[in-house]
Amino acid sequence: MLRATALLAVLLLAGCPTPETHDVDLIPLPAELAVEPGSFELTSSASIAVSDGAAGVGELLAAVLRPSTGFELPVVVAEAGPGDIGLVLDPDVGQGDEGYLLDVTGTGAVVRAEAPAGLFYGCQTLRQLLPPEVESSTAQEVAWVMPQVVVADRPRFAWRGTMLDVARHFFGVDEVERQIELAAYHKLNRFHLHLTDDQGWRIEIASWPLLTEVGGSTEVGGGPGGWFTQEEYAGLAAFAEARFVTLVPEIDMPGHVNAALASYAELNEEGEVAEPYTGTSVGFSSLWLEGEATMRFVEDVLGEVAAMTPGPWIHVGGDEAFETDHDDYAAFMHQVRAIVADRGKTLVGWEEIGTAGLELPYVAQAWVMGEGSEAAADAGASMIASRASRAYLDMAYDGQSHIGTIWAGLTDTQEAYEWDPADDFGVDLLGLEAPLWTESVDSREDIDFLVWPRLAGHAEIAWSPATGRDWAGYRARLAGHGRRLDVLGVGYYRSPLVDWIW
Ligand code: TNX
Repeated sequence: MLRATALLAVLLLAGCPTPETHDVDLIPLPAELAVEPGSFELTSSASIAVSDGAAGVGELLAAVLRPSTGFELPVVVAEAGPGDIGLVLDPDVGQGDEGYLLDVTGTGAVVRAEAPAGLFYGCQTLRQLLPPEVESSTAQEVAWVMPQVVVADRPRFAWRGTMLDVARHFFGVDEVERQIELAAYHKLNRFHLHLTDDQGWRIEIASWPLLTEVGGSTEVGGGPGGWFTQEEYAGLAAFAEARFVTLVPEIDMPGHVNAALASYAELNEEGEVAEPYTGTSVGFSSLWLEGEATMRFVEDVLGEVAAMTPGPWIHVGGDEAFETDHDDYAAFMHQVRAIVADRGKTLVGWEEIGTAGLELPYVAQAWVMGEGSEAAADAGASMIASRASRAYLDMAYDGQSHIGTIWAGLTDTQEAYEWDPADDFGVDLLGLEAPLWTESVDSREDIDFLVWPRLAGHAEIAWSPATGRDWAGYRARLAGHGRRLDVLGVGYYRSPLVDWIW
């Protein structure tokens, strides 16, 4: 496998002509990449020529390229001719469901893949081979030149995720769509929405309307809160699916439920609604597990959420249930697993569910790597790595960070990147996920600051082979990648560890 930077250095030393392009700064780094002398210029006469079944991905690519280039770029079902971009579905590509081959020659660029997801990922690579201005929403006077490359690429992990906590502070459809789009651009394929917590309930449940009416009206710090209607949620799921991202909804239980307890008296042992909560403590609330209404509530909520979720997973939290007796917790989780399975879904939970001795299959998301994650791994559960000290996007970068927390330590860009979850865990992993908890986050600027650039690093860890990447190479590529994030309007943290191109 050839690394782009290394090859460029070789070309320079050998006195070969360097491509008349910017440096190749792909993130995530492809599994196999060869940069060759020469370049291809996209011009106004180009088409996006697609094979049958590839028009959807072609339109997504056109929607990026048209505004910035000002070119027409019709998407046509045809063989790619000279000057075109070709997107070809081909069962013999041999790179798996999400992999692709990309060839940029002097006369065109062609992506081949076995499935549309692979074509989509090839298109994300192609975007990053063009000048950063390609991400602009207005026409730019730029020569749309890309270096000649040969790429063969496929992901390392099946689960490449991020999470947004919309419960501590609410973020609406536009904000969530924007983060989904950015995640997909970095070849992530799971978007976990933490929909409920002590401070807010964010998803409409038709059979329990006070959950949003009352529980949706609060957030950390006393702001107005908010929630998604079922229609909005379905729209988000479809938006994600169109970009090959699966939405994973989380309804956290039996702890982290104060917003529900504040909405319905019958979920409380005291028989009275709880006080709404807008602070940032954890672990103080629990459903009343003996209550007559409680299992009906759980069935109704999970039933509605399963019905509006196209993806195969339902995340049921299960973390920090400090107010629930352990045997009761385990018995409750068994019931919850059965409800989720009856609805045709697979249960995901934070690592604590490993202590409940659940029947397989289930997915455990490890964050502190305590006895729960050990028990889950020993039992053969599918494991997602989210070690807080590496993957939690709400950790402050350094002593200067104006938001974020520090309970798992400071996590600058390098610390987040120099992590191999497989080494860390020593077991086979389904993949990794980087969550953003939002106790200290209440604007787009705050999200951008904590998520980027760290999530670009997690995307590379999740996608690229462990052997082909290191901080020195990543750091150099990230400087160029930062210009792309600038044009995309992402207000990322300019870590002093990186020589950003201002
Ligand atoms: C722990 S991680 C939590 C969250 C907090 C987060 C803050 C996990 C499963 N629970 O409730 O928001 O720490 O970093």
